[in-house]
Amino acid sequence: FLLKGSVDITNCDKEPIHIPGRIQPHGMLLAVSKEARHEIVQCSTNVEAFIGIPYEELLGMSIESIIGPNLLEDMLKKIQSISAEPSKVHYMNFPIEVAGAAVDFYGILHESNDLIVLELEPACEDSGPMLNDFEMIQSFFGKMKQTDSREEASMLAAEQIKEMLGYDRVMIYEFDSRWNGKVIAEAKEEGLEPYLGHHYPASDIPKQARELYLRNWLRTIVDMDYTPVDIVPALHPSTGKPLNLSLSVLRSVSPMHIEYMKNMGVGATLTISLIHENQLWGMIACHHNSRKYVSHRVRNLCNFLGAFFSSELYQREQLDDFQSELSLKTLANRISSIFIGNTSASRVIKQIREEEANILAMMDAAGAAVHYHGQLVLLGETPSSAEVRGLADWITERLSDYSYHSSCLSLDYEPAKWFKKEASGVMLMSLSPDAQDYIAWFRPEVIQVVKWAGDPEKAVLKEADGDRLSPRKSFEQWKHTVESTSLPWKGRELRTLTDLKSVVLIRTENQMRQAEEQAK
Ligand code: BLA
Repeated sequence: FLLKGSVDITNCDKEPIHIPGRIQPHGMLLAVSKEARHEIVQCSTNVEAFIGIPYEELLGMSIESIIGPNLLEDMLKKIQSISAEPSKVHYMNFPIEVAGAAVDFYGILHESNDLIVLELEPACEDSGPMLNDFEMIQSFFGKMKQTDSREEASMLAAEQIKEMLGYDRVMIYEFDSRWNGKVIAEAKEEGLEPYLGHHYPASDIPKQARELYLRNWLRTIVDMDYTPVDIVPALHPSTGKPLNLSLSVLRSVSPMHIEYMKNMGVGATLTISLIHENQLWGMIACHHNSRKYVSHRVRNLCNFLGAFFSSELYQREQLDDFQSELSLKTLANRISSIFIGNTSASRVIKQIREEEANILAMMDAAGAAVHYHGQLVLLGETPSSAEVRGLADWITERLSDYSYHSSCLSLDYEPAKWFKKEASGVMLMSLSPDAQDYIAWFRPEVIQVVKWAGDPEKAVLKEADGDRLSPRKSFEQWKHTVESTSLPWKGRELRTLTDLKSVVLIRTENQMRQAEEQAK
């Protein structure tokens, strides 16, 4: 059934994780027809444990005979309101009579395959010390507003969520532009190995999973050692389709991911998607070393706090970006004026040397090169003069609007593999109409600059054959994927680069004017 058995480490991005045909056992699932009798079309095989009726009997029954007419009516109203927003999920308290006594459940409702999917989890008291919701939100918002850096805000979010939920470890995990991940904040129990600063390859969270997490913002694995419960019949009797569990809260998780988590020594997880402008930019990942269940109410609250944290961070980043862009522009003007204001080459070279620190800092580069009137000045960490000249000749043929940039140079320019340590990334701006004068910035291979918080050789690792899916293997994989690449050039840096175009334009104009004067 559905690729079962054929999923392995080489094809994880093909696993159809939205139709596993199974759920986690801490709740039960009913898929109910929308037609008049509201017949139960599919259900999980563990229903008897929750409501005392074997699944064989339940299939084909009307849901009304289980939940009564009032709950049914409420449920249908909610579903109607969902229809307008297909990825919406609703929650309601669900008291059901089981063997003559009322039992409270959390009912979680959504639509899938034209069926109403009702998931029931036994209602429970929230465990642990907890402020009331309002106080919790107020305190979180207040503290978040007081933080004044991205790092501080992320650390606070990790700490607060940890305090609130009581997981052993809470991490803020951020994706880069190539979907590699990095732990940017962490709150953890003492004695646990830190993951702060660790990097992971994009393949640890495959594409289809990231797409799913954009629709479904919060997921939990209550017990890593669970035995999955089948949904029967596996296929919808009239459409022949498996039940799509994208929005389900009980969905059984990919065995690949479970293996990874077990190798990491994790017993339970809760994960919240961090989204901005419909892009998944990160996750709040909570780990616990043993089984852990969090009530539906608290899960929702966390989801909300996660969304608040995400929007705070982005608002702030926009402001930071704006300020850095302003100071970048000032620097760019200053550098431009060196080339425009001076007529003697030796004065230009002298000033370039004086501005070394600014030139490197403005583009967050480790090295730079300036070629002016036949002279080449190297600043910071750069390839050799000959290598720089060779590279510049190659780039000159490929300029677009007087500039060029790459963060994986050796992909296009093979000789770059010899100097990837100094220059896996390059950005070049021409300073004369014929591109004979130019300024270039270099960034080293990212692997050389990354701070690996722990020793990857010691990262959680069980017996030799148990680690094929583990953070350690993953680090090797990540190293491989980022080989020969530098950190990407940021939008504001590229915009500043084009600001320098004024140098070319003004020099072109000057040349034309001189030529005209000579002609007179
Ligand atoms: C899912 N992998 C995930 C998720 C995370 C990670 C956070 C989302 C789980 C969720 O939202 O519940 C990875 N978790 C990490 C990492 C850290 C962490 C890196 O805490 C570091 C601290 N994973 C692999 C490989 C495969 C793979 C090689 O490493 C495939 C062979 C698969 N990961 C995989 C799949 C999912 C996943 C299929 C989706 C699980 C699901 O939702 O069903």
